[in-house]
Amino acid sequence: MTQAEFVVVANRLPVDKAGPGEGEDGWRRSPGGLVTALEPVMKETDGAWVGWPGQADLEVEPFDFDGTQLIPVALSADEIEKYYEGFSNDTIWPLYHDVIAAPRYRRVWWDSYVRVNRRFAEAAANAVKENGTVWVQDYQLQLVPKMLREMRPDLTIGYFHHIPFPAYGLYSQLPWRRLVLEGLLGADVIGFQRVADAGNFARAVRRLFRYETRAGRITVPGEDGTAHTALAKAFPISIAAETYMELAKKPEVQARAKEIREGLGNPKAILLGVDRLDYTKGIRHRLKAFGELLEDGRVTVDDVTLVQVASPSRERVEAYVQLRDEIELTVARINGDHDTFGHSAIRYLHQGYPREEMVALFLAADVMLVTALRDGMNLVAKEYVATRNDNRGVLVLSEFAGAADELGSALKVNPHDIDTLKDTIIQAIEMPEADQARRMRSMRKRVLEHDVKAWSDSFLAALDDARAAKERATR
Ligand code: GDG
Repeated sequence: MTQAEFVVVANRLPVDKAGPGEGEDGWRRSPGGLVTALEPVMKETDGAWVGWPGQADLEVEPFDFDGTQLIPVALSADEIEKYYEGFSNDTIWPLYHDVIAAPRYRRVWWDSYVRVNRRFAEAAANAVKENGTVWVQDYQLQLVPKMLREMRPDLTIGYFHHIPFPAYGLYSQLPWRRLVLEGLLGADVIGFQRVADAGNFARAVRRLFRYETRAGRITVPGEDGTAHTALAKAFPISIAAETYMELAKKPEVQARAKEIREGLGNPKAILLGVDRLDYTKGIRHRLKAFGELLEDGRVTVDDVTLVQVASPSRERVEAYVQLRDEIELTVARINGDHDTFGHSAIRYLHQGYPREEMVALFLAADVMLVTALRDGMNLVAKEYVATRNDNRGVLVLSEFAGAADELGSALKVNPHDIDTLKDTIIQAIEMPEADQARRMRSMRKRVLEHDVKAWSDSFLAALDDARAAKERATR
């Protein structure tokens, strides 16, 4: 195995094992945003990607895929249960999303998290050249930066946190709160979605360690009397805006959007929600508001349909099983009360779709509902905006999604405030086209200028600065 200049470490590899008949070499590129984001960087530099191949006990040798070296890290079924479903998705995920669901603190999960983080760190340390760069991704791997720094002090290390970082009052619940912060502080650059997340992180560091922090720069003492500077700063992630824009221009996608509208009985307004089925996304609040609007007679099923795509997610974690039951009961009740033979109140789809179909849905929707109770960024909001080349459509956006910091012209809502949410949905349905266009133009400008390439460029530039500062200091 040749060592690479630039290594990405993420929970998942950017590929999925292909089913029979798919993909020539048994793997196909997975559709995720991070994969698209890093594709250009991986191609430009001689890059490697360390990650789990997605199936239990799958031992695979490193292999080349599309010019990138992929380095699989195997996980046993027990580790998937404890490190991934347990500590990552049933401890950290709910804690960092403001305890919308109760986090479970289990010591055997933590032990597994430490072990698996060490395995990822070792794989990265073996993969990267002298003085190279490693970019660690997300909350499953918070301990990797420190582990890597100890194994390889020559490296420049970045970490990007895709989800929120909570206020100290919540963070302090974590039994391993010091160890997790130490893990993150091993990085030279620690990126967050919002300015508020970086602020929460810096405050937690001050409370627990009393390190000096100035304008996001934290002086972290090492064990040998030396110190390094870690920069904690917001780098809001984005989407491949051009790609979405181009997909939306395709005649077949536009024809499909028309077909979808017809299939729903050509209502006056289509409302759309697209989320992984997750308790952070505020799907219940959205359904509650829409159900009450029907109940109050402010909308009727002849005029307005809500399409809710809830893509299957984390189906072995108990909180998700329960959430699905609640949502499906609510949908069935609302539909039972209001459907006619010609029109349905809610078209609920517990399925994943190809990207073209998602874009067609965005084009078919008059109102996009993003009502997350807490969300790092929410890419769906940006995708909707990017596809609306016609400057039509209204985005209703929760102030608790990171995207709210950038998309100032959306109709902002507090999803907990059901009455205001209802009024905002009506306002969106009734918004004059000129007003829609004015708002959409300004949001599109932001998303097209600040696309995912701009995001990765700015993060990598910060890493370059960190490397240059280190070189100056050791000269
Ligand atoms: C985490 C953070 C942050 C969804 N269903 C289908 C489908 N999707 C796509 C969407 C979007 C992506 O999945 C979801 O991204 P989000 O940002 O909305 O949410 P999370 O999955 O929770 O992502 C989040 C993100 O990381 C990036 O940093 O923004 O805050 O929680 O791209 O379009 N795509 C297809 N079919 C589906 O059925 N093709």
